Amino acid sequence: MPFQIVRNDITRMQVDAIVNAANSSLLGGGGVDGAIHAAAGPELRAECATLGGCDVGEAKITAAYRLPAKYVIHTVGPIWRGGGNGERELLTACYRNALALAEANGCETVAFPLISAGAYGYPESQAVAVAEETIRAYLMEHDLTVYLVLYGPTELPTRSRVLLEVLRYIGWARQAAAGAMPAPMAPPPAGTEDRPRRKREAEQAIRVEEAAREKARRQVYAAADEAMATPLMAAVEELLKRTDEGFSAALLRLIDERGMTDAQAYRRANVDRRLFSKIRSNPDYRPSKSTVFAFAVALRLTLPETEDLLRKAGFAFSDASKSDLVVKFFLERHLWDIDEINEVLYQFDLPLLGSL
Ligand code: AR6
Repeated sequence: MPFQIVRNDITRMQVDAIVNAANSSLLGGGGVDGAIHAAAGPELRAECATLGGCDVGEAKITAAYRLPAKYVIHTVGPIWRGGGNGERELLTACYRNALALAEANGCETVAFPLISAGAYGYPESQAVAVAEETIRAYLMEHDLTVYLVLYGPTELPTRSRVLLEVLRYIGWARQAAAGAMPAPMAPPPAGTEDRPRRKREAEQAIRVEEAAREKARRQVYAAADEAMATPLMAAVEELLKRTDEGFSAALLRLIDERGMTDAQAYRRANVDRRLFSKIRSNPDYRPSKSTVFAFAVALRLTLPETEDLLRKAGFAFSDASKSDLVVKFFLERHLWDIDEINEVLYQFDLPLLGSL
């Protein structure tokens, strides 16, 4: 998957390059810098000593010696001085320059720690936001796989305020599956009841669902009108063609219908270019369920359209699967934001959308 947030010790990452949050001397220090030098061995410091240091926001590359990676890219993050001293621009430059240097050296997989978020004092949630935004923007133009490696108790500050709603939704679906009378939404915790707001939200959710249903209905009517207007045999042939259509053909058709390029579609879906070429060249390609979901979000499919695409890949939504419920929650509400969905999946410790 082109971008993934993982929890790990960066010295254990098996990637082409790991990035080090160094200081401008490049001669080692504490935190992740200390861990990388300790794991790479003294040869790393010896090579670093030949580089003449590094400015804030810049990046330099060395071999990785005893680390499982091939290279270490050293970058120097800004020291947080309240946020009004160009910290954000400098931190953005760290990620961009490190990525460009990795690519210039033929790297395909890169792992970053949360630069500046330790000794240099950058507020953690803002550091994550800068890292995510900069890496994602870069990946819209380049084919790399990038990991953001969080360490220790770092809490991923989700931008998603829907997490609570997803939890309620899952609870509700579980209750419904167990045969209990489904309450559309769990009651708010005691003392926080806000009936007018909840009523508005419920009404809004109903409106959204009705609009989606109406749209699906219109599509069916339009298809029927079209079929009536065409000679019978042609209509039957077209129908048969659609029924025979496999996942690969359906996906390519949907991309065309939406006027997207292939690259836009697979990048938005957080799907690797190589995987996409496999799908493109093999009419019988069987994707994973999460790949189907990723494309459903990238192509902004409605729930019925997603169900159709899933069927073509041999799958169906299951209310017994938490991942399915999370995706369904977003698709039902037309919230086609893969990052937001992945953040919620991450919070639940579920595999993210997209595929390696
Ligand atoms: N793997 C992944 N992340 C880690 C690891 C690890 N093994 N160890 C720490 N982190 P910091 P900075 C996280 O202080 O703020 C050094 O002394 C850590 O939890 O390492 O850029 C340098 O020499 C935090 O989220 O780097 C500089 O003088 C993040 O890595 C100075 O610190 C960055 O924390 C640089 O400060």
